Amino acid sequence: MQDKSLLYPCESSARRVVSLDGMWRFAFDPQGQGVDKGWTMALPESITMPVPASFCDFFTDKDSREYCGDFWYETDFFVPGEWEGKDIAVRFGSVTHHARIFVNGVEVTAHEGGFLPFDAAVTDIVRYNQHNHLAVLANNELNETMLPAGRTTTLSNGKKMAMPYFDFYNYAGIHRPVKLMALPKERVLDFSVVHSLSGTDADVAYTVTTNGDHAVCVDVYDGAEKVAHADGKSGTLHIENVRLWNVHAAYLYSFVIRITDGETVVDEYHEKIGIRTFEIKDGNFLLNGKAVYLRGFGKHEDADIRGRGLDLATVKRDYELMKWIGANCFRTSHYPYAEELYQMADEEGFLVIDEVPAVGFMESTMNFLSASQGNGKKVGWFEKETTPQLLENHKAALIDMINRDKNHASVIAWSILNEPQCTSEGTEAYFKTLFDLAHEIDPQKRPRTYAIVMMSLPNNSKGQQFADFISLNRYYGWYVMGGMNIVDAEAAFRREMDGWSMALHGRPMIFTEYGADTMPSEHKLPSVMWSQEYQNEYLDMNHAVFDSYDFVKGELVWNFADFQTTEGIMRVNGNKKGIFTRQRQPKDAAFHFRARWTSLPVDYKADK
Ligand code: GCB
Repeated sequence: MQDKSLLYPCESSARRVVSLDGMWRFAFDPQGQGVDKGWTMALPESITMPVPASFCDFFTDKDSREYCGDFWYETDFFVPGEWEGKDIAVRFGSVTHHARIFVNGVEVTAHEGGFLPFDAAVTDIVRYNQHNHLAVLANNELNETMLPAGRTTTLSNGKKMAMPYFDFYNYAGIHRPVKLMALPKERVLDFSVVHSLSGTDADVAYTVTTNGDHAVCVDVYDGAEKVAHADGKSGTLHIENVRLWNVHAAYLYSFVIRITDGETVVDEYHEKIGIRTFEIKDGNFLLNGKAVYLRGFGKHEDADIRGRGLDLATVKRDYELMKWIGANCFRTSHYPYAEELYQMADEEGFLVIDEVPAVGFMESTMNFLSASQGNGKKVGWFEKETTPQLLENHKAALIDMINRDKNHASVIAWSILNEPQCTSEGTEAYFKTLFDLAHEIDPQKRPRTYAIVMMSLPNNSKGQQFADFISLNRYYGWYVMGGMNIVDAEAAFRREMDGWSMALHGRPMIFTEYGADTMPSEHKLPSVMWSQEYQNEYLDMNHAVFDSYDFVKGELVWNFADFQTTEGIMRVNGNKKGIFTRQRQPKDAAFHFRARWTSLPVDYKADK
């Protein structure tokens, strides 16, 4: 099967999908000897390991939890005889960070990047009506051509250690569902939709890509009722009296794409799609033509025990908390999340800023901290020997993210980098390539942005002119002038905002990060930093600043919940800026946000 497709697996009259999730077998391979020793066929010694999950937090010894290098997963899968004649593929939602896939001992594919899906075509290798062997050789080392960026060091005991240039734990493993698929030889590979509204009706311009020449048609159903039909690989679906998708009021239609040969259905693909428009106009975000003020979070895929592995129970709890607190938006900091999260956002009416894993692009040892304080070494990140390879990897991840997520009503914007070092000469060329690419491949031409680090100001940020809206990560009152100094922090913050007001040229600004580490155990009157009282004072100051600048059209606090990071003197068993604990219980600040976000009008500052 040569034809790449990022479509989410679906069952239909022409397609079969079987989950391979469950308890697999697992082994570390610190010497990188597995391939030579035949581990592709069977692991000589293995332990059990659940899929999907990060392997790290199951272990009770530190060497295993912190393991860095090659590691193996294996399982068996059965291929039904009635699938003969179909194309067979194994689909991984994600494997972090590098993966080589072997079926019955034969290498079927390899994939770079830990946050996007890929298929392994296995039609010519599988044995029908029998069990087949599936092995995954993965690796979690970091380097500077990767997304996310970091490096790998070797300790004096010979063990490798990952050195992330980013502030989240380098969780690794098979993080998302694994599915076995039987697909028709001639099939739908991709499709896209672009919505436009006229009065009470909608026109959905669509394009379908297939690997054959048979006829294509698209039907749209509202429940059981067919509301639109069109023939051809591209065309327009007209929906009368359309029920639009909206914030907290989602509505999804069922799209069914068929390839037919006379009366025979060759392929059939289903997807639920919300119809809405989204654009920036006169400094506002317009959803279906109406202004919306963004409120919500930067998040992580992170939870106790399973690490970054998809856990639908955690996903459900997170959405319930986001509804309770009055949020309407989140950023998938700092990588594309599991597809199931975007499906939930579509169902629940949340707005998503989708971020590619371009994080850690900073030339300094403790990158994100030292750079944000102005201590970063002044070497340009985008003029390094590694830059050309990094750009290729960045382009590949951006293309896959946009192709994967382009039909979600919830996805309103692309975040192309988080906190790059963007003051050196190479920045503009690097940025331009990626911002242009995003525009070229997204049929809906969603707005593009990147999260701008502290000390990157309008006069020294070389990439900011490419952003359709400005996204700031700011920590005035935490990393900069915290505690008693918060008065000065506010004054400095306002000075910076005055500077931005001259550089926006009509573009809206949002905050993609602001926050203060807070221990849920600490209370103190009067406040000290790290106490729950200080978190609220910090938020009051920040919100007062946001409220006094009309061009601020959104606030995504850092972070939804406490999350795991590498150990270090700046982190107390993880980053504690959560509004909820890692166990998803509220800190005092959660009530603060609930009061604010449930009372701010949906279109706050729209007429300003
Ligand atoms: C940032 C980073 C984020 C960190 C956060 C912090 O600027 O984008 O990944 O976790 O600051 O808490 O320091």
